[in-house]
Amino acid sequence: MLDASTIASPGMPPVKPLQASRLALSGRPVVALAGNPNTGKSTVFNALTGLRQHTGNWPGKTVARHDGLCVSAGRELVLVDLPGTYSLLANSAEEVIARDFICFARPDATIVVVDATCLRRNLNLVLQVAEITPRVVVCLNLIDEARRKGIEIDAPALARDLGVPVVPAVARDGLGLDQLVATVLAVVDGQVVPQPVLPRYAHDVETRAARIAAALEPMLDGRLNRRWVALRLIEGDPTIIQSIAEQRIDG
Ligand SMILES: Nc1nc2c(ncn2[C@@H]2O[C@H](COP(=O)(O)OP(=O)(O)O)[C@@H](O)[C@H]2O)c(=O)[nH]1
Ligand SMILES: [Mg+2]
Repeated sequence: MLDASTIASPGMPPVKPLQASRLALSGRPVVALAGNPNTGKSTVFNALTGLRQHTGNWPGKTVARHDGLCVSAGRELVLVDLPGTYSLLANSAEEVIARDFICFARPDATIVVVDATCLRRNLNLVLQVAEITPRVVVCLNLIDEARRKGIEIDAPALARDLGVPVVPAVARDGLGLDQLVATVLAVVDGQVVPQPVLPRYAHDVETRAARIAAALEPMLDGRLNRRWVALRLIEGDPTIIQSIAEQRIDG
């Protein structure tokens, strides 16, 4: 069970190990890149950061971490290429890393790169990210492949349905990436405020989530999305408690 002493440990210095990269310590906005494997995430990352990259490992993990600097219109953004995942439900080290980064490092925006040829599978991750943070931009990639298969996606309609910006792209050819960066900057600057349309659960789940979220407020103190943590606790996910304890979210 969640216990206040796990989360609020007076006397411990607040540390944010997930943020500690040379590039991210600079005060530049941080943008996470999430996506299913093989959606073109690294292609987007490489196109936007070029040789301005730094590779290391995630703290305590053997999974590689790639940070890069994106320079556009006189602005600098730190891009973090998260491990490719199908969900954020902590089924693997990669999923825990992606979830914890979005949750605890609290990037200024998160790009979710999706494969336009199999949108249904990819949207699952979009919704899971949007449940943690509203600052989401969808990069609708591989639209060349989708066209070849006779799939046409109405990006403005998708953006309306999701409540977040959707930017079509062919990352391999660099198409759509200027628009992607412009959209991300607009979200980072607060000119565009995404309002994700989130899943609603069965009435009793919602009631319990609201009750647990209210009880969590003094412990989380606005630093984590209480509703999201409450839903994970209802789900019985032990890794979220461990991650909160590791991050030493304290007062
Ligand atoms: N046709 C097409 N291929 C792409 C596009 N973007 C990336 N790819 C290719 O898709 C494959 C997987 O890309 P990668 O960036 O490694 O995906 P990741 O696993 O999400 O990082 C590579 O062969 C890329 O060249 C695109 O927009 N169109
Ligand atoms: Mg990759």
